[in-house]
Amino acid sequence: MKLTHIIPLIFITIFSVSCSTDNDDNIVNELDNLIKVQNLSNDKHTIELYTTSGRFYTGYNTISVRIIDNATKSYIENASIDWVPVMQMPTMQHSCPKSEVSKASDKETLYEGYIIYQMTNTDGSGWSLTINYTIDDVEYTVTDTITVLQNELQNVSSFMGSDGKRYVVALIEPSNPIIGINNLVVGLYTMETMMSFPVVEDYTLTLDPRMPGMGNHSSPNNTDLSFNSIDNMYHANLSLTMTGYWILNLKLIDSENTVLKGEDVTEENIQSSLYLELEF
Ligand SMILES: [Cu+2]
Repeated sequence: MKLTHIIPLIFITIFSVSCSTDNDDNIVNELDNLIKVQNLSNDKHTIELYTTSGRFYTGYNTISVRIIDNATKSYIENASIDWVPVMQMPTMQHSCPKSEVSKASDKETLYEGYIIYQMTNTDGSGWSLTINYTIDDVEYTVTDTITVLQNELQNVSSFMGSDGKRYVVALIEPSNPIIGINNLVVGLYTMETMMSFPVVEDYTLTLDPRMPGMGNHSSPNNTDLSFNSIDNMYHANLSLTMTGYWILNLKLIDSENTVLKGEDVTEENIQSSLYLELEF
């Protein structure tokens, strides 16, 4: 057995032994595939934030949350939680699209939701996260700075539409693209105020995936993105005929058929001004 295999084993062994005396063994298992990003603490509670990567990146982040009582070290299972991500810019501050935070299905201690950071500073700075939560009718709050790293590929786009409104478009699925037809899921939000980014319903996003490295070829059997009122997101069939780097060219069209952003891909215009990137 290689040393690199033995070291993790030793850690797992030590960890299991040290945990075997408390009753949280099954709760530790709730963290399957999750890595802690950081803790937010006040004098009563510690809020643990988890993602699958252990980081926050620009774009769509599924985030899991646990609350620990600092005094009893037990997990709070009956909290109601709200979160407010804020980016401090030189002259103003703004938030970003986000979901509500709800109890994760079939989990005792985990709450979850998503936040779509539409931008960050090059060093990952700029964002803070406030968690407001209520336990047994008592309100608490905690705020701290967080680090949001720039995602390598453009998985989110923030722009002004021809209607003068600001929009955010974010890639949500496929997180693991395949050769063939992928279920493409995209979030569309409008910047109503600096702090409010409601879902935009019943618009359309046309889809034209291209491989710029290979003569800008497209693929067959794609469909345009349409709104799904069950998950409040936009869905389409995304056809990827080979692995590599793809640009998903989009056009945002409102319910009156007005193009708000983006252009057709032609011989002269190789890329829409509204696009998302994907590589696999
Ligand atoms: Cu900003």
